[in-house]
Amino acid sequence: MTTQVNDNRYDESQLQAQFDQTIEAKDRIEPRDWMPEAYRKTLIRQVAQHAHSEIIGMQPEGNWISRAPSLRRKAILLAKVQDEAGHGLYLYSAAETLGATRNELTEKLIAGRQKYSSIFNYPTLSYTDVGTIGWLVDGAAICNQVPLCRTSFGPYGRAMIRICKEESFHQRQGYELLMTMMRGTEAQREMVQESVNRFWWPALMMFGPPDDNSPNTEQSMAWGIKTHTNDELRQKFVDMSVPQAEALGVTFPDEGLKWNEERGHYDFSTPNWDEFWAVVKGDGPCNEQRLAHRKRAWDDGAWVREAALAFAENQAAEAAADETPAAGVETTTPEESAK
Ligand code: BYC
Repeated sequence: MTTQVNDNRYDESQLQAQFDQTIEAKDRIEPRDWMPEAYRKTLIRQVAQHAHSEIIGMQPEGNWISRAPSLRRKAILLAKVQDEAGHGLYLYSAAETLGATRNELTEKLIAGRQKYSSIFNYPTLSYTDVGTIGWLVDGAAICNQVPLCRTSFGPYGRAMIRICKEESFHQRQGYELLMTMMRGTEAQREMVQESVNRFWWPALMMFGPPDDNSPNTEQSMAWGIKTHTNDELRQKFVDMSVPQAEALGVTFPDEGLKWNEERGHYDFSTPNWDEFWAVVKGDGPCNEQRLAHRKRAWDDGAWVREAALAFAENQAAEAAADETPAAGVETTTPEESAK
């Protein structure tokens, strides 16, 4: 906890010193605490991007709800996609505590002025991809997001606790789906391998550019927004995923993937960073489709937002009218008059 913004006994350098102390002590910054403008801006950028990813991330899997192979799979997928809507809402709420509005953030997303995770610009070609997304994409998300539970901004860290619990269910359902297919026919095993081949590299890219080309990491680490670098988390994910792949009976499409005794980690090849930047800049296989769909949903929902706003304004006006005494009406109670 640092000093409240409205405490004008402090000048800016004292406020900065208290902020630095809070960060140093790994304590939390709360919405009403003073914070440097650049810290606020960085957080809004990351939290908004995270929220957008959850909402856009509903599309590739939502695409398969009506074609689920069984009632059980349909119930699982529905629950997962609904969870993602919830994650988006907690995160937009966290961004709102920093002074951004959800409308403004969504409009920036639709105008292409804010990003969402590169992974959701790849298509889902069969139901197997639901399993692979659960295992690898949610697996990568867990790796990245568990450390964010200890991020320096309180509302973001607290939102992450619940999100991570739900991501853990998402990862397990994906792995279980793939395991079931691996116990099936040869054709099903081939479908799993083909899907894993398509998602492996995009999943590694989710962690962001390499550290020596990541403009935000150093400052975000100093502020305790990020607690690990992109490369550290990518390595953790590779180390965690290889034994899971072995248990499943699939391989990753990387000749360079080998255990390195000296490092105590798996070595792996360099992802295609040109592809990553092209996808981030809007040239992925599904960028256009994802944003067009989001824009359609936003436009279709305009009347709901307008109606909710009009209702809230009416309620507020009625409440205000109830509190305002009508002209000529005596406001003292009979007991008061008797005194
Ligand atoms: N995709 O300096 P860097 C989920 C951008 S949702 C697109 O390293 P930073 C799920 C980056 O924004 C998963 N853009 O940035 C949902 C920056 O550009 P700007 C979402 C990327 O912020 C549904 C530039 O590249 N998770 O799990 O320090 C179903 C330079 O990068 C990407 C989160 O959002 C990317 N992959 O580090 C299933 C987690 N990577 O903004 C699953 C929270 C980088 O300067 N976010 N960029 O124009 C983070 O942890 C960090 O923001 C990142 C990037 C590690 C992603």
